[in-house]
Amino acid sequence: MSGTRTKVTTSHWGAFEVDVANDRIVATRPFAADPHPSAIPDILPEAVHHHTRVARPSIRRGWLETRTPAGRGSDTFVELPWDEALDIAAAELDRVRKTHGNNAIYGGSYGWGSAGRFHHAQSQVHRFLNTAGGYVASFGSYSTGCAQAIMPHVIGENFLKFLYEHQDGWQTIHDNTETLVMFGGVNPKNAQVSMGGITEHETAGWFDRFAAKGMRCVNIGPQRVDAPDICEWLPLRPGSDTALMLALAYVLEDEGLADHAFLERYTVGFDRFRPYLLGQTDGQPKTPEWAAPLCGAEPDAIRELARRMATTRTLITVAWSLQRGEHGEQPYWMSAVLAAMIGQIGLPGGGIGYGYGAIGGVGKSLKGMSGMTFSQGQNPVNTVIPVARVADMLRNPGQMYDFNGTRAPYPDIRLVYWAGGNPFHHHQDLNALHEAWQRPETIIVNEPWWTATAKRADIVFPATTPYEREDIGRTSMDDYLFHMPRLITPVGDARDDYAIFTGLAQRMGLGEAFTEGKDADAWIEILYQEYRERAALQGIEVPDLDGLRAQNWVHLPIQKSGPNRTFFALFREDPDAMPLKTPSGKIEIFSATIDGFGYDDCPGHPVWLPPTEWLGTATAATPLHLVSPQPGDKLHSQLESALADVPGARPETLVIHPEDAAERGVQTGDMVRVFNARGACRARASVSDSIRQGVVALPTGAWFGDPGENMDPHGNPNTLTRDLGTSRLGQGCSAHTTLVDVCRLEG
Ligand SMILES: Nc1nc2c(c(=O)[nH]1)N[C@H]1C(S)=C(S)[C@@H](COP(=O)(O)OP(=O)(O)OC[C@H]3O[C@@H](n4cnc5c(=O)[nH]c(N)nc54)[C@H](O)[C@@H]3O)O[C@H]1N2
Ligand SMILES: Nc1nc2c(c(=O)[nH]1)N[C@H]1C(S)=C(S)[C@@H](COP(=O)(O)OP(=O)(O)OC[C@H]3O[C@@H](n4cnc5c(=O)[nH]c(N)nc54)[C@H](O)[C@@H]3O)O[C@H]1N2
Ligand SMILES: [Mo]
Repeated sequence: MSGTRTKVTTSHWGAFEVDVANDRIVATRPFAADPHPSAIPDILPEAVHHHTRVARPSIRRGWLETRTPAGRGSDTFVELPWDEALDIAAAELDRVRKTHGNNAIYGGSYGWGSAGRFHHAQSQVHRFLNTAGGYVASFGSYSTGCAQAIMPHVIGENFLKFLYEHQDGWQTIHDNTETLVMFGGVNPKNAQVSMGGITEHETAGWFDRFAAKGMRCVNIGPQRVDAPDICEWLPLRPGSDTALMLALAYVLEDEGLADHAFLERYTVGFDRFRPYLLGQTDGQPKTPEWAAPLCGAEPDAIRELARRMATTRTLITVAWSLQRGEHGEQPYWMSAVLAAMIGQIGLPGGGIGYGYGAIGGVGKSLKGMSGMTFSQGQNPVNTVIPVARVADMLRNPGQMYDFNGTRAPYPDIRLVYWAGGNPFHHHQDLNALHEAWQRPETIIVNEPWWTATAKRADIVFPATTPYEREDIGRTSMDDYLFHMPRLITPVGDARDDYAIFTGLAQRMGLGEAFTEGKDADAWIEILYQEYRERAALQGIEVPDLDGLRAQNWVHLPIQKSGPNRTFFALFREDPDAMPLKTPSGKIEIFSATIDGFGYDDCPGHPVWLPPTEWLGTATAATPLHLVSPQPGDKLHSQLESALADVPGARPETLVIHPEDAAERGVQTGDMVRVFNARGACRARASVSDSIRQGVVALPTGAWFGDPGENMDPHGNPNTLTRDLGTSRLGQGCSAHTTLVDVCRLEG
């Protein structure tokens, strides 16, 4: 096409080429160096120019007229010029902070937003609110909130640091591992995505190499498709992994296969755990026969796997999904105990690893090299809630809650500011969130699209997408650096989050504090220059900004060669010289700290605690267990605007086992209603024996429908999920702890 311009940009799903003609994105193509490019950007031209883009600043009519929450979510919106809308929002922010204090403003603003170092929506909103006196913040993520709380007690390391910096890389696994035991699988579809982008998608390729080498790979979980085809599948009931892990541990101990020398030297508390394992404390030995009816695996299969794990180089991996369920602390803790009993922690290709495949950066072996960050400043307010407790907080101001050994009251929130996230996609039990969301006086959202969250706001500011602004793409989990060019002029009247917050800050008398006298161009220049200097100190030369603009991208020489030297390897060599940062300096099988909290839902060593909703408590009204994995065709709810237009694509697809389908007269392609007491949604059935009988799977990401609909038309699983903390320790989200029923819809 004449007049077409082609540039490379990057995203959370990787780099891709973009064709632009007449100020429109017209096509995308894979980035040449990517061995397994993601198909996600295919829909970009339609999504970026979609009619659901927020065109102009919009204020809900009822709020404009009465300043009350009444009608939130169902009202119409009034479009206003930028100046007027910013005046109104700035006055309201000022009113709330002066009347109620900054402890009445919730700015946790969880969400993935877009890649790009400067225009990172969450950093922008945090910097703005910090400048304005602070905000109630959130701890952790929906991804790994529970793990982030429990794992430092067990291994003495920040969970995310452990994950990205200390786990074996794929090459080490390839060269050493003989048995790969994957709880929750390792799904290359999920590894297509990484915070800030992964350029060379290599996970699927590694599994081809594992197969060629004859590595035994075992996928343990409810779905065969959670791991590549070359893997064996041990179908498991969701929520029952801890029972299976305990039975594996029992076999090791019972058959003399446990490595007591390792336990003695590198762990504490096996003496407290062993009586529980053998049933001396509760009368129930955790035998394979005990676990079989709980988890659905055969006793003989459990024994065979335990023996194999003890006698070959075995790496246990655990998907993040396992801690996104009630008592999610237990499989995480127990998997570390199981690995300790095998005694291979610290050996190459052995031990334990979390989240391989969950996102593309895990297993990538790179020399640490930081990205660039725009300073968020200091938050003068020190109230922080566990991120997934947002609805509880809105609903119950003043109520005390427990979290990881602390006890605090929920703040009384009057104003919510969200930028770069979609809580009416990501939070559990959305009908209940909708109720809780009616309590604050004002809700402000920056968003490119009319998502369910934007529709439930009082003030909506139209934000640009990364294709409408210049930025730098760089993350420590990738070995590429990108210039992200401004490809098109902003759609409608959209502005960058930075421009929106600058406009608000100026009106509140905080313009200089927020901007430090710099516009976006000046900040990008400075941040990039700082990055360039840090890179030079590590002996890595990158071009200056003009050079990077011309070059578009740089492949950085930071791939590690040779075996990884993880911190467990050093600990193994000399645990006295290189102790862990736990109270004992060792792996804590029993934690006196956790025991001291006195939580019955997370006692001093790992235990089997059945979830309140799982196949063990299934009833005639809710006989099926719902799991809600990440969608393969997109990132969460992003680009959904245009995906929903693809004929036959919505409602979302519900995977159901042939026996469960037959019982309900359901066939592939049929419209079904998925329901429980919390809500109902429509879905399209896909009958498959790749899922365990009794379990159904509906991916996240469909846009949640409008209030008043008694059935979400698009198929968002969070109409059904339970909003419950994992335990008083982790308070993570429990999305996978959900029972439902399914029926066929006529017509
Ligand atoms: N049932 C169930 N629920 C789950 C999960 C599950 O497994 N099961 N998983 C959970 C997990 S792990 C996660 S991470 C969450 C994901 O939940 P979210 O992170 O909330 O999902 P996204 O759709 O990525 O939301 C990002 C939003 O930011 C907007 N956006 C993009 N770029 C910009 C920008 O530059 N500026 C502004 N202002 N906005 C922008 C997008 O349009 C989108 O609406 O979902 C959670 N929910
Ligand atoms: N394409 C794409 N990739 C993504 C994302 C996306 O939106 N799109 N999101 C990214 C984000 S934010 C995150 S946090 C990661 C999440 O990464 P993960 O948490 O690892 O992945 P999920 O897809 O949530 O769940 C993986 C599988 O776990 C299984 N499962 C559920 N419950 C249980 C259980 O109790 N036991 C066992 N053994 N298995 C269970 C389900 O069958 C499910 O398919 O994915 C990332 N990758
Ligand atoms: Mo996540």
